[in-house]
Amino acid sequence: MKYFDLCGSWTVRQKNGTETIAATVPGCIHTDLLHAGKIDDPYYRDNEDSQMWIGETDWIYSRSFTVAQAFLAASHIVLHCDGLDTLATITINGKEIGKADNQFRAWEFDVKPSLRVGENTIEICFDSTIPLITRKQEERYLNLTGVGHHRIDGSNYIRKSQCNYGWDWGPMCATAGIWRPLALLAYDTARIDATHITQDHTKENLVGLHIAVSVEQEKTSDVMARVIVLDEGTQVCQTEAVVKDGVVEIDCTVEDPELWWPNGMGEQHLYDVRVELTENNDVIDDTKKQIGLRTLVLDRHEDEWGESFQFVVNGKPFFAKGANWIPADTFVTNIAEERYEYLIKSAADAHMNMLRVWGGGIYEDDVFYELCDHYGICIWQDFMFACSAYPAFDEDYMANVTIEAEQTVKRLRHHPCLALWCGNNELEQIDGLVGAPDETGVMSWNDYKALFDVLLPDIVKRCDPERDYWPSSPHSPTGERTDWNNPKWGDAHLWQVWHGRQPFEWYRTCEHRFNSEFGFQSFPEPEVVKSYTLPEDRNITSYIMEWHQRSQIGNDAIMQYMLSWFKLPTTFDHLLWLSQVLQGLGMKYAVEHWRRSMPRGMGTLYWQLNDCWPVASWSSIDYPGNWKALHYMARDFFAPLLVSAIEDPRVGIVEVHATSDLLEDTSGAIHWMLTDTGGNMLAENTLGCSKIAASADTKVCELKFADHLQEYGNRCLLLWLELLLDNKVVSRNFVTFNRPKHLVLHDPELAGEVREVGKGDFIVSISAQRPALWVWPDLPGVHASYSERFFHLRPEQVVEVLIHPEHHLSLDEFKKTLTLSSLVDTFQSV
Ligand code: BMA
Repeated sequence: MKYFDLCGSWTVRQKNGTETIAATVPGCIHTDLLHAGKIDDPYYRDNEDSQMWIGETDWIYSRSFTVAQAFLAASHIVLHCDGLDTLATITINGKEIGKADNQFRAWEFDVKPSLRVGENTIEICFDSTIPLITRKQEERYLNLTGVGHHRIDGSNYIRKSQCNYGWDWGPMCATAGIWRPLALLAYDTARIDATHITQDHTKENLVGLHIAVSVEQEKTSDVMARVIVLDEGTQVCQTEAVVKDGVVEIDCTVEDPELWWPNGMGEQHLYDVRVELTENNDVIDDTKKQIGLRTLVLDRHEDEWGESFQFVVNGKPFFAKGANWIPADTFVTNIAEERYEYLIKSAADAHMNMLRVWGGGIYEDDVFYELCDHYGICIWQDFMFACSAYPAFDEDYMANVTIEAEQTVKRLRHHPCLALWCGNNELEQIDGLVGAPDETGVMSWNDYKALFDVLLPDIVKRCDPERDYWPSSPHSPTGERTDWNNPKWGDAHLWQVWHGRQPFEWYRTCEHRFNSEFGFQSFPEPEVVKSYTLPEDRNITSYIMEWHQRSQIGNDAIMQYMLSWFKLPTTFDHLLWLSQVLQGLGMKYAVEHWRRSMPRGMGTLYWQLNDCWPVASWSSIDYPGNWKALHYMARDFFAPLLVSAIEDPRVGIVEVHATSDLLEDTSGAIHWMLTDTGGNMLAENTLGCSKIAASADTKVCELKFADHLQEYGNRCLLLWLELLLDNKVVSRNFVTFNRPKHLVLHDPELAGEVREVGKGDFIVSISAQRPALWVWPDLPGVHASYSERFFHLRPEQVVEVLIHPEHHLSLDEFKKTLTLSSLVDTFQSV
């Protein structure tokens, strides 16, 4: 097959305009306008507001290209577009060759009759989606959440990234453009249409691979398919067979298989499967897929609490630890592979083993799933439906979705990371989306079922029978759709903290089987806020700070919880930092409880890992990639071995737990230290723990501090916990008997010794004279990465932090810029 790449330099103009600017493909209109100097940064202040016209305008992308006689001689030539955003009309040499209306589909058009030898032109006109979705809403209104706030009405009527029209963490920048690669493909007798690789793990020490290849072929053609399996370049097996009636099925065996495991459970070994289509021994088409050998299922069986909801890999149930993933940029074509890798590696570094690709964004690029295969991050994959009623009553819509889902399942099914297909986000949960046929604004339950109980699961069954399907997140399989957060079965979205304004303690009352969403917001750090504000905006109630806060209750909720836990910060910057500590504290509260609840609870995915622009949000990594306090804390609370505590401040009793995700039992010790807030040691002990059970929670001991409480009061005591394995600390934790705002804290007198360690990196050894809570080093004005932040320090402890500034700093500059802060700095007067 010959491939003529059409990516690269194009031009774009308004449909009714004459001015032409340079454009990049893949890309989108906003970034093209930005690069041409026609608009200012959409993420700066409220620029978004004055740029709404972009999404309301029709745009024409065009370029010319030269075709050689030899290319044109092929019997078939198609224009293959991996993705068009969204209402596209494609013209070649002035002749319309086709239309597209679904951002999530790949499109192909026969272009042989339209091409000529020499120069050709291609134009793709993108009509604004706004008139269409507005008209559709006028014809039959369908409810969607967030309308009237930060979501353009009607987006549920079009198959396009739903959050592209705004969300409660994202801007309203309705994009248009050629968002994925496109090329001309020329072939003669046959080409590969799809490959489907299934695995048989039933035999000892070998894995059988069944490779079904569907081929698009001319009737008279005589083609063979050859399958080669490679293990790090070494051939493991090779088999060949004749293609008949467009299909061929080939079996291969991998002996002594190296299995693929999620992060933390083992290696992520990958094999290459190459499929070659041959005719008279010439390779006429080929494809390569990377696979991992493993079984990965959602196990639901009746148990003492109801029904289990746990993922099982290679026969081992595991606790799913992770977060929800949203598109990593409002302009998704901006996301370079390095940025994907940074985010996925950050998830793995925080001991996550699962991300949920949430249904309001996009089916991600191949590279995203390849990286998840590589880092051992299992994927809970939603189909792209979220928080809206959808027109499942419309046959054309359903036909469109059918092709979208088939293409997506076929594209992604070979990835070892893919754990689950899920129908939608929160359609069963949110009131007013699904209902009776005569109710206005809703989709009927029959229409809902046609889409999420029939169409999508049937496609999964047909195209990816080894994977499980789950209709909605959250969903409880009780037969009663409105019972969506039942603690006995299914997954749950627990939003009583935040949306319901319940205190963090509420989490400890929840015993759900799998928590696929719960979250708490924070602000990005001061440097990020500076990037989108002017000095006069730097107050969280300013117009611009509220512009970069999309939750209707956002800043109020942050402040309410902050005042409940912490002293009111004295500066704007400290308020931003403290919001991050607060968020981390809330999530820690939840996750530690749910990890202790295993095996009843077998997963927690917090809302949300990442951001799509600089904004206050539930993310643990901000838009430019800084780990917020939550992400550092997640690395602790998701650690394979976790020490945690349930404290009863009234009576001074502390239950100490060791939660293990290890596959084998182990033993260790708990070292606890009780100090006063000045750092004086009041009591201390090390307790052996002969059995820390594998994949379970172990209550290690109950510590009693009633006497100390009486003597020192609950505002002056700090309990420090360490879990030791072979005399090495593998997990630390920290307990107070009062809220941090009422603790009697002293200036810790933080000190840092700095040394340069080559390549512009520095190690700072941080120590304190008195206990320091949530210590964070910072280089104001310099973007940098930090190996540790937001940790607690006892006086005799030294924590070494590796700091990598993005731009070179001399030792002297580094020392002058470095600041060390902890909780007391947030409220000390300035
Ligand atoms: C959830 C999500 C998103 C939303 C988040 C925060 O329920 O599914 O729709 O962004 O809550 O409100």
